[in-house]
Amino acid sequence: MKRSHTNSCILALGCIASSLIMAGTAHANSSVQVTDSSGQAVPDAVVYAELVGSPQVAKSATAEIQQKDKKFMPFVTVVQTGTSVSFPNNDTVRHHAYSFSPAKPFELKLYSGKPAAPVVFDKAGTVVVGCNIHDQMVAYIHIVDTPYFAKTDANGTARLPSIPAGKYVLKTWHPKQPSSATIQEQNIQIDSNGANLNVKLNYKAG
Ligand SMILES: [Cu+2]
Repeated sequence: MKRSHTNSCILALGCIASSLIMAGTAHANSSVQVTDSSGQAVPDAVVYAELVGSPQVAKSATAEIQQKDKKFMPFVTVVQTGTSVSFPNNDTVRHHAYSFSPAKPFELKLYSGKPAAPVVFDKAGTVVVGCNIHDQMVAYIHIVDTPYFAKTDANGTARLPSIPAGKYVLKTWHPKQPSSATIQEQNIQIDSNGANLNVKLNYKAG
Protein backbone atom coordinates (compact mmCIF):
# COMPACT_ATOMS: atom_id res chain seq x y z
CA MET A 1 0.00 0.00 0.00
CA LYS A 2 2.72 2.42 1.06
CA ARG A 3 4.95 1.45 -1.88
CA SER A 4 2.31 1.85 -4.59
CA HIS A 5 1.41 5.18 -3.04
CA THR A 6 5.01 6.35 -3.39
CA ASN A 7 5.22 5.17 -7.00
CA SER A 8 2.04 6.97 -7.98
CA CYS A 9 3.31 10.11 -6.27
CA ILE A 10 5.78 11.22 -8.89
CA LEU A 11 4.84 14.77 -9.97
CA ALA A 12 1.44 14.51 -8.26
CA LEU A 13 0.64 17.56 -6.15
CA GLY A 14 -1.88 15.77 -3.93
CA CYS A 15 0.99 13.60 -2.87
CA ILE A 16 2.50 16.30 -0.67
CA ALA A 17 -0.66 16.62 1.39
CA SER A 18 -1.16 12.89 1.75
CA SER A 19 2.48 12.39 2.68
CA LEU A 20 2.05 14.85 5.52
CA ILE A 21 -1.00 12.97 6.73
CA MET A 22 0.96 9.71 6.58
CA ALA A 23 3.82 11.27 8.55
CA GLY A 24 1.32 12.36 11.20
CA THR A 25 0.09 8.81 11.68
CA ALA A 26 3.52 7.14 11.49
CA HIS A 27 4.27 4.66 14.25
CA ALA A 28 7.45 4.74 16.25
CA ASN A 29 9.75 1.76 16.45
CA SER A 30 9.87 -0.35 19.57
CA SER A 31 12.90 -1.87 21.21
CA VAL A 32 13.19 -4.97 23.34
CA GLN A 33 16.02 -5.67 25.77
CA VAL A 34 16.52 -9.39 26.44
CA THR A 35 18.38 -10.76 29.46
CA ASP A 36 18.60 -14.33 30.73
CA SER A 37 18.09 -15.89 34.16
CA SER A 38 21.60 -14.85 35.22
CA GLY A 39 21.01 -11.24 34.18
CA GLN A 40 23.24 -11.41 31.09
CA ALA A 41 22.27 -9.64 27.86
CA VAL A 42 21.22 -12.24 25.26
CA PRO A 43 22.33 -11.94 21.61
CA ASP A 44 20.60 -14.01 18.89
CA ALA A 45 17.23 -14.03 20.65
CA VAL A 46 14.19 -13.78 18.39
CA VAL A 47 11.42 -11.44 19.55
CA TYR A 48 8.12 -11.00 17.75
CA ALA A 49 4.80 -9.33 18.37
CA GLU A 50 1.59 -11.09 17.33
CA LEU A 51 -1.56 -9.04 17.01
CA VAL A 52 -4.06 -10.69 19.36
CA GLY A 53 -6.38 -13.01 17.42
CA SER A 54 -4.93 -12.23 14.01
CA PRO A 55 -2.04 -14.29 12.57
CA GLN A 56 -0.64 -12.79 9.39
CA VAL A 57 0.92 -14.81 6.60
CA ALA A 58 3.60 -13.31 4.36
CA LYS A 59 3.48 -13.64 0.61
CA SER A 60 6.87 -13.38 -0.99
CA ALA A 61 9.65 -12.35 1.38
CA THR A 62 13.12 -13.76 0.87
CA ALA A 63 16.08 -14.43 3.15
CA GLU A 64 19.51 -15.98 2.82
CA ILE A 65 21.65 -18.28 4.94
CA GLN A 66 25.08 -18.63 3.43
CA GLN A 67 27.73 -21.21 4.08
CA LYS A 68 31.16 -19.70 4.66
CA ASP A 69 34.24 -21.11 6.42
CA LYS A 70 32.22 -24.26 7.16
CA LYS A 71 29.62 -22.29 9.08
CA PHE A 72 26.05 -21.30 8.39
CA MET A 73 25.66 -17.52 8.59
CA PRO A 74 23.73 -16.15 10.23
CA PHE A 75 23.51 -18.64 13.09
CA VAL A 76 19.92 -17.54 13.86
CA THR A 77 17.39 -16.34 11.28
CA VAL A 78 13.82 -15.18 11.86
CA VAL A 79 11.36 -15.08 8.96
CA GLN A 80 7.64 -14.74 8.49
CA THR A 81 5.67 -17.76 7.27
CA GLY A 82 5.81 -17.95 3.48
CA THR A 83 9.39 -16.73 3.20
CA SER A 84 11.75 -18.31 0.66
CA VAL A 85 15.22 -18.91 2.07
CA SER A 86 18.21 -19.54 -0.20
CA PHE A 87 21.31 -21.38 0.99
CA PRO A 88 24.24 -20.24 -1.18
CA ASN A 89 27.48 -22.12 -0.59
CA ASN A 90 30.36 -19.62 -0.61
CA ASP A 91 32.96 -22.20 0.38
CA THR A 92 35.17 -24.15 -2.01
CA VAL A 93 34.10 -27.41 -0.31
CA ARG A 94 30.66 -28.84 -0.96
CA HIS A 95 27.91 -28.86 1.67
CA HIS A 96 24.73 -30.88 2.14
CA ALA A 97 22.16 -28.85 4.06
CA TYR A 98 19.19 -30.61 5.63
CA SER A 99 16.65 -30.49 8.42
CA PHE A 100 14.53 -33.10 10.17
CA SER A 101 12.47 -30.46 12.00
CA PRO A 102 8.68 -31.06 11.70
CA ALA A 103 8.08 -27.41 10.71
CA LYS A 104 10.02 -28.00 7.46
CA PRO A 105 12.01 -31.15 6.73
CA PHE A 106 14.19 -30.58 3.65
CA GLU A 107 17.40 -31.67 1.99
CA LEU A 108 19.75 -29.85 -0.38
CA LYS A 109 22.00 -32.67 -1.55
CA LEU A 110 25.77 -32.15 -1.78
CA TYR A 111 26.29 -28.94 -3.73
CA SER A 112 28.50 -25.96 -4.36
CA GLY A 113 27.41 -22.49 -5.43
CA LYS A 114 23.75 -21.64 -5.43
CA PRO A 115 21.13 -24.42 -5.10
CA ALA A 116 18.51 -24.54 -7.88
CA ALA A 117 15.61 -23.42 -5.72
CA PRO A 118 15.15 -21.74 -2.34
CA VAL A 119 13.27 -23.49 0.48
CA VAL A 120 9.88 -22.02 1.37
CA PHE A 121 9.10 -22.00 5.10
CA ASP A 122 5.31 -22.08 5.25
CA LYS A 123 4.68 -23.23 8.81
CA ALA A 124 5.44 -21.42 12.07
CA GLY A 125 8.00 -23.16 14.27
CA THR A 126 11.70 -23.78 14.70
CA VAL A 127 13.86 -25.45 12.06
CA VAL A 128 17.33 -26.72 12.92
CA VAL A 129 19.58 -26.88 9.87
CA GLY A 130 22.63 -29.11 9.69
CA CYS A 131 25.19 -30.27 7.13
CA ASN A 132 25.61 -33.97 6.41
CA ILE A 133 29.34 -33.55 5.80
CA HIS A 134 30.32 -31.19 8.62
CA ASP A 135 28.68 -32.17 11.89
CA GLN A 136 29.63 -28.93 13.65
CA MET A 137 27.63 -26.82 11.19
CA VAL A 138 24.28 -25.70 12.61
CA ALA A 139 21.80 -22.90 12.04
CA TYR A 140 18.38 -22.10 13.44
CA ILE A 141 15.41 -20.67 11.59
CA HIS A 142 12.48 -19.44 13.65
CA ILE A 143 9.36 -18.99 11.51
CA VAL A 144 6.68 -16.63 12.83
CA ASP A 145 3.11 -15.65 11.88
CA THR A 146 3.70 -11.90 12.06
CA PRO A 147 5.64 -9.22 10.17
CA TYR A 148 6.72 -7.63 13.48
CA PHE A 149 9.89 -9.47 14.42
CA ALA A 150 13.56 -8.81 15.14
CA LYS A 151 16.68 -10.47 16.48
CA THR A 152 18.75 -9.17 19.38
CA ASP A 153 22.20 -7.74 18.64
CA ALA A 154 25.42 -8.31 20.61
CA ASN A 155 24.00 -6.13 23.43
CA GLY A 156 20.78 -8.11 23.66
CA THR A 157 18.71 -5.37 22.05
CA ALA A 158 16.15 -6.02 19.32
CA ARG A 159 14.60 -3.20 17.31
CA LEU A 160 11.16 -4.09 16.07
CA PRO A 161 9.83 -2.47 12.92
CA SER A 162 7.08 0.11 13.16
CA ILE A 163 4.02 -1.57 14.70
CA PRO A 164 0.46 -0.21 14.46
CA ALA A 165 -1.04 0.63 17.86
CA GLY A 166 -2.88 -2.26 19.48
CA LYS A 167 -2.72 -5.22 21.80
CA TYR A 168 -0.06 -7.79 21.04
CA VAL A 169 1.52 -10.89 22.51
CA LEU A 170 5.30 -10.45 22.60
CA LYS A 171 7.07 -13.79 22.21
CA THR A 172 10.76 -14.53 22.72
CA TRP A 173 12.71 -17.53 21.52
CA HIS A 174 16.39 -18.44 21.74
CA PRO A 175 18.34 -21.51 20.53
CA LYS A 176 19.27 -22.32 24.17
CA GLN A 177 15.62 -22.57 25.16
CA PRO A 178 15.21 -26.02 26.78
CA SER A 179 13.34 -28.31 24.37
CA SER A 180 10.72 -29.05 27.05
CA ALA A 181 10.00 -25.32 27.57
CA THR A 182 7.26 -23.37 25.86
CA ILE A 183 7.99 -20.05 24.20
CA GLN A 184 7.93 -17.20 26.71
CA GLU A 185 5.27 -14.62 26.08
CA GLN A 186 3.86 -11.47 27.61
CA ASN A 187 0.94 -9.22 26.76
CA ILE A 188 1.94 -5.79 25.56
CA GLN A 189 0.19 -2.64 24.48
CA ILE A 190 1.74 -0.64 21.63
CA ASP A 191 0.72 2.99 21.22
CA SER A 192 1.80 5.52 18.60
CA ASN A 193 5.02 6.25 20.51
CA GLY A 194 6.23 2.66 20.27
CA ALA A 195 7.48 0.94 23.43
CA ASN A 196 10.68 0.07 25.25
CA LEU A 197 10.23 -3.43 26.54
CA ASN A 198 12.20 -5.85 28.68
CA VAL A 199 12.16 -9.62 28.51
CA LYS A 200 13.83 -11.86 31.07
CA LEU A 201 14.33 -15.42 29.92
CA ASN A 202 13.79 -18.08 32.58
CA TYR A 203 16.85 -20.06 31.47
CA LYS A 204 20.56 -19.40 30.93
CA ALA A 205 21.37 -18.45 27.35
CA GLY A 206 25.13 -17.81 27.63
CU1 LIG B 1 29.15 -28.80 5.16
